Amino acid sequence: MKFIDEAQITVAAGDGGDGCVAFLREKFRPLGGPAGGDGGDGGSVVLRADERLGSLLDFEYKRKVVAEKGAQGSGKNRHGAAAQDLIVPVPQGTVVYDAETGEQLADLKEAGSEYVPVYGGRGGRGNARFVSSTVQAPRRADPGEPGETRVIRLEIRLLADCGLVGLPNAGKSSLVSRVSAARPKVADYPFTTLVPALGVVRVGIDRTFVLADIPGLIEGAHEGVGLGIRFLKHLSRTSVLAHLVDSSLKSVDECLADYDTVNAELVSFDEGLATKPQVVVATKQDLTEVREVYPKLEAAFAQRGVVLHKVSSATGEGCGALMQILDRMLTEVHRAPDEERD
Ligand SMILES: Nc1nc2c(ncn2[C@@H]2O[C@H](COP(=O)(O)OP(=O)(O)OP(=O)(O)O)[C@@H](O)[C@H]2O)c(=O)[nH]1
Ligand SMILES: [Mg+2]
Repeated sequence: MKFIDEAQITVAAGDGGDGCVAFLREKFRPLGGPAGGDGGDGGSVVLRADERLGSLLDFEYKRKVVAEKGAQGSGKNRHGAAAQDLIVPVPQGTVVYDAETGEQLADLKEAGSEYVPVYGGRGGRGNARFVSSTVQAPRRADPGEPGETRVIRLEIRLLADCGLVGLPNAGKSSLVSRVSAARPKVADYPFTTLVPALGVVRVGIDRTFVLADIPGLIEGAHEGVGLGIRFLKHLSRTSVLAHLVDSSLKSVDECLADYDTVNAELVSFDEGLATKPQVVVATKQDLTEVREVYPKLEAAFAQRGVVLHKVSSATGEGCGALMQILDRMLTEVHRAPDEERD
């Protein structure tokens, strides 16, 4: 399925129905009482977070959503019916922006949460409302107010606890396949992963956390090289990052350079992302060459104060332990008081 994580749409609320000018026509009172009813209110547009939706694909085809108008008032004091609000389901985790000003309007994190970007116009008053001591037979009624219209931008941010970062081919998707039921594509060429995906990791009988697999980063990603950094926004809500380093066919210095490259791209995207707690993971430990270089690699990282963790997604070695470590870090982060996680 195509993954669309951004969309720009026009939302238009319904106009209010016009008020009515009418008089009761009775046999001996040609202009009986004024009896024009009010118009009904127009429908508002309501965005509602739906946990079953995974993409903004619908909005590729439907760029404008329009709510119904309110009905007009009519004679005998009948008010026009108010229009129903138009409920528009969006994926859970959608952030709503005003497309013109760029202002963030809402963040629909919780399933079922709602935001009203545009309100329906109020129905106009019928002439029955304009009777006064001096005007007994008003011929005046209000038109319905127009409904609001606005252009908004929707952006999905995946709701994951832990994000995987690393160069292409570092073994991110392989790890996700190993530790969760998700089956992202794995291949020995760079940029196998083209869109972000989530995997649910079970760490105990009733404990799970969500891991996000995103496309690999390379030097210059923040300038759009490779797949760029446009997917990094999906990590903005994660609490912890796992930084995967592949040492196959590489010297220790090259591994350190790779590690610095990825961190530099994180900083260029968002300082906040760069300061998230990171676990550094040396992958592909089933390969002899990787095992041989490991002691030196470990020492080089230790010199920088970084503790390395070993895994092999091929054999599963170290994967369970790594998930336990991530889970413990997540528990700690969640426990930390007054920290606004976003
Ligand atoms: N031997 C061995 N090979 C691995 C291991 N993990 C990944 N690989 C191989 O490394 C290559 C890249 O793996 P992926 O999981 O697709 O890497 P990725 O980081 O998701 O790559 P991109 O999506 O391109 O960023 C594939 O050929 C995998 O089979 C491992 O633990 N052992
Ligand atoms: Mg991948």
